[in-house]
Amino acid sequence: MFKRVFGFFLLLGSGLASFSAMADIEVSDAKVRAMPPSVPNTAGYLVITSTERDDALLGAQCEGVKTTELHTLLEEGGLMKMRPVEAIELKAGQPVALTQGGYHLMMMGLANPLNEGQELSCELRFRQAQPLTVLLTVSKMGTEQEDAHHHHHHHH
Ligand SMILES: [Cu+2]
Repeated sequence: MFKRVFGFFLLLGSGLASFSAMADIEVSDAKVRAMPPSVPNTAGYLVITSTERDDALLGAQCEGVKTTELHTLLEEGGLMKMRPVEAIELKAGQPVALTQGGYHLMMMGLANPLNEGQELSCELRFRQAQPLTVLLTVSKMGTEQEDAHHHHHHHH
């Protein structure tokens, strides 16, 4: 009899523990590309992991940015083109990287230029998890061409 009661509480305990961990979203490498003051648009990059369950990134709103969209990069007729997407699917436990070659947070209409080293606060919205505020570090980044150039130099 005693054993059975004890077992019941153990089950209840582990059930509660997994429930509280369900909304876990982990974010790393959060940065936003520094642009010349004349360019009112930029892009944000980060790695997102939904640790406990399948989820999806549905949108973002960044401080001092008129519109933030989720974009992907597609090849069309030999050209790389950006397209808005409704959602970025996050499989449980699998990190999804928003990087220069694919998904990104497209920020349009910056109220003020972003200076290198500054942090930009963005609220991310998810299908399941509670909204999450993350800080993106403003960083200088090479263009695609510059990256390709660097690769060439490695061979010397
Ligand atoms: Cu874009």
